[in-house]
Amino acid sequence: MAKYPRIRQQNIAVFGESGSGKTVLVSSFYGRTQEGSYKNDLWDLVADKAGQGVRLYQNYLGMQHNAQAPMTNRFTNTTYDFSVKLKAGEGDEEEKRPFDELRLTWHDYPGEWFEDDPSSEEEALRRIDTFRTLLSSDVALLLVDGQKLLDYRGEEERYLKSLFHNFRQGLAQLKDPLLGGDGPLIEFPRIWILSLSKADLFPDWDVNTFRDLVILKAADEIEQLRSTIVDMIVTPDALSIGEDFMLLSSAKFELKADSAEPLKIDLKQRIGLDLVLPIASLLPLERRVLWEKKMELPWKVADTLADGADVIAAALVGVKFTGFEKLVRMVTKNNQKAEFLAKTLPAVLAAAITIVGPKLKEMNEDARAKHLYLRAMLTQFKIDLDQAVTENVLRKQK
Ligand SMILES: Nc1nc2c(ncn2[C@@H]2O[C@H](COP(=O)(O)OP(=O)(O)OP(=O)(O)O)[C@@H](O)[C@H]2O)c(=O)[nH]1
Ligand SMILES: [Mg+2]
Repeated sequence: MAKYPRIRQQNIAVFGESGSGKTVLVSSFYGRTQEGSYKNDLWDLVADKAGQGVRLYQNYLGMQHNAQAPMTNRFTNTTYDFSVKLKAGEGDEEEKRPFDELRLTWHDYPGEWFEDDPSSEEEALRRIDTFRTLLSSDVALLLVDGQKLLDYRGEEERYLKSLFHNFRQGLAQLKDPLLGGDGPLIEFPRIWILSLSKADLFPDWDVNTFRDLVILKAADEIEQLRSTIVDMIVTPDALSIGEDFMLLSSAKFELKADSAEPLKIDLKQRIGLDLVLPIASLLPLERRVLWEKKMELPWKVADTLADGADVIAAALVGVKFTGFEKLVRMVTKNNQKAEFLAKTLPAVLAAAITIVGPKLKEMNEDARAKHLYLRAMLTQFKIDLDQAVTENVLRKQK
């Protein structure tokens, strides 16, 4: 008998300088789902470490009730583990579905790492070790601090250039220790989304306004960052940086007159946060299909890029998984047949991501009506992604 629950692991890495909004982001992401009034008929979000969950919810309540933002946690990195637990299905739904839980590991990297040199040998080693844990993330969000853009209004290039430059320097320093003489890495975040944090400060902006500003003011620095990463990975064509953009706001902050202190923090008004789960679970799959159309993607790269894409695609389109899984397992175990799979799988994945519009909606409604929670969740994720693109909150590589 299969073990329950069956878990799919997703990782997301969030990079941002001190004060760019990382802790508020994760507190808002999680806190909202813990409110008594929060309703989700498909899944529950659970913090795997109870203490972590309590702290995040406390941050959330402090903002909501006392307009108090959380304390800064400079110089430390944190890894948050969340589980998205699907509601129990009816009949044999649970047996048939390919997985029951989506686990999201959220890596939070402080910007100091890219601003200051490590203070000791030990600190340097710790940075490398920690960075290594990020390598399994397919997607990284690189935060551009909206408040800083305001502070440097008219000369945003001063902030943007130094942000990307420092980040590149930091990565370059990690190159040798990370590669360790084994040559370029197969597994590395290959989708870098430039994300405007505190987007509530720019009520008139959409994602294109943000993108245009970044490209106008810092295209060269982004290109240099890209070439630094290119030197670290195999199949460097499979890399998106400076091509995906999004807006993020954890809450609407209203400040006291002539002060940086919040008067009111409205956590109901958020931008982009509900895209974190859809991005972590579906974007790598989509990107893999896009790249497979454009280039010969080596199997080992494709496989690490959207690890578990097969399972997600099957769940999305509702392929009877038992047979499909057997096929995939059989073929992957048996190396000479890997080629066959490399040819077949992209077609299944492509089929999964090309469902859009009314058809997608219909599938979602149908899955909800039949209490097929996994399928309902994944089709909902896809609806959310598509909608964010239409509403200009997210811009994806074309
Ligand atoms: N307007 C606005 N301000 C925000 C938002 N998120 C955070 N802030 C402000 O930015 C400050 C810093 O946010 P944090 O989340 O603590 O920043 P951090 O990235 O965790 O910083 P370190 O812990 O020092 O690395 C907060 O105290 C808020 O004043 C947002 O969505 N909108
Ligand atoms: Mg913090």
